[in-house]
Amino acid sequence: MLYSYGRMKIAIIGFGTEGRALLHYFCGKGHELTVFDLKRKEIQAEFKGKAKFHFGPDYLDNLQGFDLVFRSPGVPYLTKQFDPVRQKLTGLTRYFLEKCPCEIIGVTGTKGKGTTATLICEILKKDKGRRVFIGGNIGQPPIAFLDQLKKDDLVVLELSSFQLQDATVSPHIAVVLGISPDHMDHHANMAEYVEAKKNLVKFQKKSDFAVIDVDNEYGEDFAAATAAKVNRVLIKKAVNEGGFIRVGRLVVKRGKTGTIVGTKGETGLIGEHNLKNMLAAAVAANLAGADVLAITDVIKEFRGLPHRLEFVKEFAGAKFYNDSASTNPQTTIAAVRAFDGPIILIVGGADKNTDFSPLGHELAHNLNVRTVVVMGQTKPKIEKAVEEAIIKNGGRNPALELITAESYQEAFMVARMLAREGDTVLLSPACASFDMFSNYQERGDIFRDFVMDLA
Ligand code: UMA
Repeated sequence: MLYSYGRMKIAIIGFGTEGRALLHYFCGKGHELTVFDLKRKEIQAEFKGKAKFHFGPDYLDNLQGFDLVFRSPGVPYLTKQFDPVRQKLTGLTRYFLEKCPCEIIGVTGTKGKGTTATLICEILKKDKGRRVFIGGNIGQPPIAFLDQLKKDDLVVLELSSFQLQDATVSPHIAVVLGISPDHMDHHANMAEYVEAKKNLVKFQKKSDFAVIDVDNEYGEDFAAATAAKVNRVLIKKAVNEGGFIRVGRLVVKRGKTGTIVGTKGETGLIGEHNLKNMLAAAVAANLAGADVLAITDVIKEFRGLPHRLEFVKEFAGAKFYNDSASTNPQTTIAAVRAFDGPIILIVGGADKNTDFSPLGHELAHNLNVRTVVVMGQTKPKIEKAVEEAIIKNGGRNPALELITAESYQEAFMVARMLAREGDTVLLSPACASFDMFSNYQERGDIFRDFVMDLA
């Protein structure tokens, strides 16, 4: 057992959100704490004198002699300096999963996991009998509330592949949404990325539940990898245990009982991809004990998270949407499919070794996409993908206009100038933000500011 002794020598690798939360948690518990980070970081007053700090490019050179080495999710798991200490390697998520005294609902998938986890939490919060906590990749490290938890509480976790990579315990209810290529700069390959996510179901017991999107090509692999009772979520076919759409209605099915929890067109979230998120959330919340009324209310009322197809404002007849959380092509494809009228798309950002050909194909064929304004590091790759899709398949979108912008501000100004009444101006970058911003939130906040300043 990794954590069976008293005073421990603990290394915390990465001094970002998780690293700081870990340091805060372990301070005052009698351990010897050392923090490592590639970059020089500010040390807050509460931590001064409580830990040793090693910053700089050689920060991973001396990891010997620690009882526990906590890796932050953004520090690649396969980093070779971890090889001699793999036995001691852990992470905040693994630690939490092993220590949490109450039931956990864990949500993973390439996209939609934040929205789905929030929907589940909102539904469960309507049941006043139980305390519900939410954390994980959504931005709140759950260790911050670990010491407050009691046996009857419920925790909802949004979990990324980075966080699941070293997990040895799976949650009571696991929700697996669609998986598509992402983070190929961090994972060895697609198989390794999928394996990391599989840890969400791999250690489940017979008494647990797995809610799985089986429209996705990896869905049945996850169903085969778990000992838990599988609830399938899909759009077109009916199932005995799970969720599906029948004549525009969202149905949750448990054995012989089918319950309608919402109607397409009367849900708070737009886009086909969100139907799956709502269905998965409804099934998972129902398995956790939520009543149908709570589910139907939230499905009707929930308007979504910031930066995810977030409606900002209508100006001069054009509607502006912030989808800055779209950091891969699949979410941008889903975003452009969510609208009926003409779209001016702002796309591009930091390179993650992404294959843009599916996006190129979509833009070359989706007749609603009128203009694509390309920006950032991936500009040439995206342009090439669109042009190749047109050459290869004789693109059916003859009116498509491709414009390159030298800066974020220029991309917005061009989109704004071209927008006519009835258009949608959509920021959905399909890329990470790190070439121009600290994170996707900053990119979305600035877009929102640009829009709000329109007068
Ligand atoms: N660092 C190193 N070496 C490295 C990489 C980073 O020392 O090789 C240092 C950085 O200098 C920085 C710190 O590590 O000081 C940052 O650590 P981190 O990248 O693990 O980020 P945190 O701030 O701890 O935030 C993490 C998640 N970040 C990543 O997975 C990259 C956050 O998800 C999450 O919200 C937070 O923990 C709370 O759990 C962000 C994310 O982009 C939103 N997630 C990806 C996604 O959603 O696609 C997976």
